[in-house]
Amino acid sequence: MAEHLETLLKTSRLYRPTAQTVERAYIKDYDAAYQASIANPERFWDGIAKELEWFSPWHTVLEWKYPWAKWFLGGTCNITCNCLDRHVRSWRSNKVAVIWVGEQGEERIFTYAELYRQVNRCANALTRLGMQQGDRVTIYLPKIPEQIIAMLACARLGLIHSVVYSGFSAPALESRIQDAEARLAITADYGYDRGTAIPLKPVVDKAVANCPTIEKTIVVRRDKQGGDLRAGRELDWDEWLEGESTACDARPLDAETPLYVLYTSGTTGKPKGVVHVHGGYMVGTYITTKYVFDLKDEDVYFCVADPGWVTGHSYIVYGPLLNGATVLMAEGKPDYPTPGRWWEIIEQYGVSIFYTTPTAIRLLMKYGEDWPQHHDLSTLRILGSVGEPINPEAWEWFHRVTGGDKPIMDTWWQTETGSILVTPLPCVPLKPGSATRPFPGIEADVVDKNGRSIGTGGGFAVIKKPWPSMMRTILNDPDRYLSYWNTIPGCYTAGDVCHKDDDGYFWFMGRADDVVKVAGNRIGTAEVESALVSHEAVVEAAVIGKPHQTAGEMIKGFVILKQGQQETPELIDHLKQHVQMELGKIAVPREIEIVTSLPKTRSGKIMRRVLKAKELGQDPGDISTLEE
Ligand code: 6R9
Repeated sequence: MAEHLETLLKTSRLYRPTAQTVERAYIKDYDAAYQASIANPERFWDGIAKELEWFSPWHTVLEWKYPWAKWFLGGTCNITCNCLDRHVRSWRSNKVAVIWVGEQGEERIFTYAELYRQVNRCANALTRLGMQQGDRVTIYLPKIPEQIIAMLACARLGLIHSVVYSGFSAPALESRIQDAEARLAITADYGYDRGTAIPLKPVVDKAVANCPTIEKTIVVRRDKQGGDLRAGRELDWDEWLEGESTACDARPLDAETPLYVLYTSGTTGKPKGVVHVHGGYMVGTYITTKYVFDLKDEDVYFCVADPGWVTGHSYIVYGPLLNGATVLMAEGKPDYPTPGRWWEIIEQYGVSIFYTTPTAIRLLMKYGEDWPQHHDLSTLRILGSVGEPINPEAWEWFHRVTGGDKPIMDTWWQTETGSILVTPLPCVPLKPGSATRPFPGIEADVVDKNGRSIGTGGGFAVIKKPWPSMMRTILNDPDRYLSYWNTIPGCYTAGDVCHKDDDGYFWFMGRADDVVKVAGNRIGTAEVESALVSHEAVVEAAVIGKPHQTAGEMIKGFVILKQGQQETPELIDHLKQHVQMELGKIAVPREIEIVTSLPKTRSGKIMRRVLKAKELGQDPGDISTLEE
């Protein structure tokens, strides 16, 4: 850790915002804004919430019964009224809400009025199926506009959406449907990956076979020729919506009504269903999108995430639409059909805000500066990065190829936090590799394991007070929710190792637990281990994250084989295929090493820390508890 720190510190050059950037920004003086917000956070959040529309106002901003929070008590709202109705009633009605660019070169454009009509039709169709407030709907779609429409339609009725990333395999989808006890699944015939059509419907068929709660499956058919549907149980999306009215009032909901559940990896094999609610999540995503990206009506905002992950929920769908923005959503990979793909999109649509990931930047870096140089990127004004620490080299490259004067917002947050918590604002001087300072209203700190503030040096990232967009619980597992607030007394523990420098800048350095960030995607080592162990040739497995040049981290598995099993290249391939089948492509270990023993504590716990230190040629630290 110490070495890593030193390199970070050496490269910490300060980039000051241009006068023009500060002049334009909502927040021109970070320190003043932050101090004012933190002097009375409830007053701060109260003021932000009042920028939005509510059916009825709240009587209490926060009820905090440690560690359970309720925000905007007594208030009623519906997040979709602020994403749609509010704009449709204004001059924004004919403003472009969503530009979708497909991998096959297609383009679909929705104005706010059109999006509103589509969402209403979908909501009416959901009601016709008998869906009731509180019911769960699993959405397993590729990155197409129907994903946004389905999410908003659920929210409009108070149904709880559970979006599952369409790269997950059938068993992973199945366990998520089962945990959520979803009544309905929404999917598509195909997704596309670098030109290849990836069938999704068969994955759903396989998963749903073991999910008795699912009553119907709706299928978006991109290829009208493709795939028959089973009468009664399966419906074609277009036919399902046919004849539905384009009017549907949003249901007034108590502010604490669940909006969605989103599964994320933790330190056990079972993913956690993170629950967010209408009121607080709306306030958090609204204001962070506005202040961090300095979002204005004339912007074209391009976020490369997939709505299957939290960044897509908060910063493709809810945050930007709450602000009445024009959102660009592009299907496909950054280097397909050429490494100029994203630069071309930026030029073609005049993108002004571009929110991407360190992994994508490193990938594009490999193809060289010619690609961005061949495009007019002069419309860009604010850049963003999310998902993992951005190394200073990638930061500098991104900054240089986009013109050298556009600020990069390195935004730190989590599925559980709902919205961005530690981040620059455009007026804040930047240090490449640092997420800089906490967002207004957020009391973040770096502490030791007893909760004592650490001046400078490494420690654990914590949040010391509740905030509106925080998760409310883990579905079916409140104890796991409690563990976030029990680990370090009095604080929300994020699970990240962090360092704070003399200027109060935060440097996030990765996870303190067994969560790996592969290309920014969150994978629990325990999930990969249980997938490996479920293979017939395997007795035991341990999985670690290892630094990787483009993906940030990669997965390495150590496997003990059953007696009589031979270590062959074919077997290693089988093991990889098996993990792909169990979890999906993103979770497949890049390396698998066959071993005869694993380092364990006397109580039998695998010491992944020791494996990792050995793998990286580092000092394993205290190994006095080691059995073998
Ligand atoms: C938004 C998202 C959360 C974990 C988090 C941390 C890592 C995210 C980061 C970052 C350094 C950043 N992380 N953003 N680390 N700098 N700007 O990624 O949510 O998938 O739940 O992952 O991602 O380790 O704890 P999620």
